[in-house]
Amino acid sequence: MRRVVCPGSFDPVTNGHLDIISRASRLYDEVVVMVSINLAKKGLFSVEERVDMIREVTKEYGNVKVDSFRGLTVDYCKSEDIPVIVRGLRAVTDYDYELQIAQMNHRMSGVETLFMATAPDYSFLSSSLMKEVVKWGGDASGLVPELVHQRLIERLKDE
Ligand code: COD
Repeated sequence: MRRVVCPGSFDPVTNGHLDIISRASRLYDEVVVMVSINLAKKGLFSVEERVDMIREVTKEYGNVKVDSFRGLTVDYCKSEDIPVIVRGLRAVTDYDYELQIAQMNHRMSGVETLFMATAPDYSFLSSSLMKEVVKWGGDASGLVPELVHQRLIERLKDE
């Protein structure tokens, strides 16, 4: 079975993430979305909440599994015996960071990274931007799944 890991913070999952996940799900037998702790980012949602939201909004794809992990992504890949990571590239600004991680991951473990170009409709989209838009009352509909939109409104109303 051909499997791929799609790692990220997903705090919370956006339609940009879903675009990558759904396209990967057409290329592989199984996509494992792995919610990882990014030490550089402060989380709005707990890892469990992020996992629940991703499970809910990916269930229609049929071949997406959602998991979480604290540690190196390549260690997760090794433990699950998955040799490929998929990452989305939004713009040239993502490239330096992504290239460094991909090269380090390959050096550490031999795990390959597949880059998928974002859909132009979502190239400006990030979880951080969505939090800011919703916090100040902006309209995020069409940019995050409706369930996520509601959770963002609820979570940010008193912040
Ligand atoms: N369109 C397309 N793709 C998108 C969009 C969009 N609008 N937004 C985000 N994406 C892609 C990202 O490019 C990424 O591929 C994925 O979706 C997840 O994005 P984020 O922002 O939720 O996740 P990140 O980038 O914060 O995740 C970073 C990791 C947690 C994966 C990273 O820190 C990590 O691997 N941590 C574990 C420790 C480790 O192994 N470090 C690397 C050692 S070198």
